[in-house]
Amino acid sequence: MGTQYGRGAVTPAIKTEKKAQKLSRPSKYLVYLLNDDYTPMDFVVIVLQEFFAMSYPRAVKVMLDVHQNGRATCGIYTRDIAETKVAQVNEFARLNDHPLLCKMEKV
Ligand code: TYC
Repeated sequence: MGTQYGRGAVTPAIKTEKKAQKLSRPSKYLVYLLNDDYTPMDFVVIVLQEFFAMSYPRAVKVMLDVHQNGRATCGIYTRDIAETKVAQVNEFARLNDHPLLCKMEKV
């Protein structure tokens, strides 16, 4: 009379265990400034102090690094924070009519 599913029948176990989730650390992004011929050095120093929490001597060093080598890293952040820094710096530069450019790239 076919397969018996009544008492004593073996039913498939319901799978309750979850596979172990692989967690990876969030990617990091470099935020950097590009050199140009028009943005005043003092303005770049202010940007580095205000948006990247650098001391005045550190900000001057980084500004000169950009001026001499074309670009320099200002900080390394998770994607959301890097995007916010880039947007804030570029907006601040535009508001002050300077062509200063801030960009980010994945580490
Ligand atoms: N090159 C600019 C000047 O001579 C200074 C400068 C430095 C501009 C860094 C942009 O990201 C920059 N006035």
